[in-house]
Amino acid sequence: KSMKTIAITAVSAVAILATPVSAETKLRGASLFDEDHAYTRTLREFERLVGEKYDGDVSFDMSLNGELGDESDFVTFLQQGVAIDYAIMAPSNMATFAPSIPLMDMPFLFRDLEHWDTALASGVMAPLEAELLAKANIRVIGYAGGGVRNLASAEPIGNMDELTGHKMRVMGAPIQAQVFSAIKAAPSAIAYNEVYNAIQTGVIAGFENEAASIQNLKFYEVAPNITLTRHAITVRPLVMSESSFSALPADLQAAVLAAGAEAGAFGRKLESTQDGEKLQEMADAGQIKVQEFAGRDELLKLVIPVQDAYAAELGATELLEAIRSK
Ligand code: MAV
Repeated sequence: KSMKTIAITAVSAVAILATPVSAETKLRGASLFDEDHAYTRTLREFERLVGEKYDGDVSFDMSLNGELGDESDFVTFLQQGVAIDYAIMAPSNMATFAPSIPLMDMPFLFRDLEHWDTALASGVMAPLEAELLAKANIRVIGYAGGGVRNLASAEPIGNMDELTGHKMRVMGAPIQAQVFSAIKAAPSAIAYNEVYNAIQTGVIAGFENEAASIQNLKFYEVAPNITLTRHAITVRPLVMSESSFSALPADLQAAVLAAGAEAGAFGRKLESTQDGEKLQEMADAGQIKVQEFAGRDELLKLVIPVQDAYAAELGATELLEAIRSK
């Protein structure tokens, strides 16, 4: 063989090694919960749908039970494009990078499930998605959620008097603390994976959460008193790190987007349907005691000006009006 032939053979060998024809893409996900929780099931549905829609090889590796931390860790990973590629996130846990994203899930935003459903289907959240992508490098590919958040506390909180000064944990976004301060509670931002301990040791007296998560993480053991403030219907974007997304081949990107939208719809249906059932299951099992809050309308009156001020500060007054009027 001539030197030239050997050189050409070597070059093509390198080319073949560098771009194997059957390259498998591996995507990494994370969930705070076990396989039973609506989030994990939604992410499994996402994985299944991507596999179904994509002709190439793609595999998934999801870490469960908060092994990789809680959502405040996930958001950093997603933003940097390390450790995980996809997750379901509370907007209020993404505030550090995109200050307007928590507008999506601020308490008392939706009147009822129908309003929540219409708003999410309408595309009204698009400007917030754009900011998240531009500032946090995180892409919304679908919307899960649909749980109703209530107060959960060590002692019963049934009225304004009992709520006044109530030491409770809220999510990290400043608007969350502002809202709960407005209704006279004493909120503090504590990492989700420290909440159980903080209640157990009396650092705080309670928190607020939806049935699926209270049940999955056994929060009822330390906070068995549920007050039906129904202050939020959860909006939980299914998100992907833009660094990971932009590195995918175009046909896989298309599969991811379609699967994200479908899996989100699956998750919304699942969690909103299970919400009441899960509360009932916990009540029947004697794990929680449920009561109404006397004077819920009063709460709403206290919160509206806080929502307005937050939106004004972000230059999002029109957006807030658009969401409210859906
Ligand atoms: C619930 O577990 C979920 O809504 C989850 O997305 C939130 O991060 C968490 O509560 C929380 O309160 O931080």
